[in-house]
Amino acid sequence: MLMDTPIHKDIVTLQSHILAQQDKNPQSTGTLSWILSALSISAKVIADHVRRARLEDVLGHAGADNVQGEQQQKLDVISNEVLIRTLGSREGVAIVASEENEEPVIIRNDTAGERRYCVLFDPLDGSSNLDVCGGVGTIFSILRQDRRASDAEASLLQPGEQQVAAGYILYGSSTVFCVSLGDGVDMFVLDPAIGAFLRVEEKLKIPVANKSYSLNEGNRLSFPEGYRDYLAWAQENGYSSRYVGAMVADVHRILLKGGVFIYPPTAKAPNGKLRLMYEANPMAMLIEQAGGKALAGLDSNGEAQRIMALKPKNIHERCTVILGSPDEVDHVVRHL
Ligand code: AHM
Ligand code: MG
Repeated sequence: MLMDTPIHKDIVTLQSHILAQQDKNPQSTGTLSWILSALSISAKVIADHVRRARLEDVLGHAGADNVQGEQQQKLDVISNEVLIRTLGSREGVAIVASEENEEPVIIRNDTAGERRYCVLFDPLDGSSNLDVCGGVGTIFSILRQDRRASDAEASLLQPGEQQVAAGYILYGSSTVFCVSLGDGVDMFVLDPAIGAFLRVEEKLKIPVANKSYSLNEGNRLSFPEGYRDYLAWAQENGYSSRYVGAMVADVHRILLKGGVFIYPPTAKAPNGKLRLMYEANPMAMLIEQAGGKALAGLDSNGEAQRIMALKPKNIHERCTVILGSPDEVDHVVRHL
């Protein structure tokens, strides 16, 4: 039997959504909208490469290591170039910084004139999942350029609370674009037939609780004691374990279904593995905007420390990540 074609009552593309947001602010110059449109174009180009992964020669190592000492996959390099090129063509972009580049890339360095932005990104997060056709994603964070800063890196070193917008694109069974402009989280899915991202959820709310944790349990023996205690408690209390190993896919599931995502300190990564400025901060903004909590463990006084309150000292620094449903984050913190 043929199913009825679903008719969207309201067809809102990412483009029209952004323009509507822009119209709400009379002072808006449209600069941010152009940057988001560059990100949406990049997402379509990268999605196309990911879809053709075994047909085109884009899998495997590019032959170099990135600044983190990790092997770059060919698609990491391609995605990075796509983002730098599309963002670089936007007048409103001053500086970009990427997981794949040791130094920030200055696009325009005149400090006069209109307001400009800095865009930080992980071009293809979880790229080791590519070889097995698993979900991967792009994560981005947008900050205002700090014109008083002495150099490009100093201009970027702002706490996550100052993000103007943040989001991710998940290249999964469909291509999903989740974004927050500081007023909730909206979700779009790429309709390949028309080449546009269509809005499927407005002002997403994360479930308050869900008995599910997401972390690399293989590292359990080197977790600090509190995390091991939490795991023992969760297992005694009937929790499920779900871990893709690609942050975008894991956080996307948690945003929709609830639960907690944790990357604790380990023997190999004593400060945690995930990067504060282009992985933890943007995800923290989305999770908080959806009603969740996003912490970097406890501070020296034993108080829970918000990821977005951390003051970064360098663009590639790492931090502990505990984020998700508010009740589930509280359960973790209780054990630390
Ligand atoms: P990447 O940016 O080099 O792809 O690494 C980040 C990824 C995250 O997507 C994921 O949450 C984490 O690394 C998985 O790490 P592990 O394999 O140690 O569990
Ligand atoms: Mg990454």
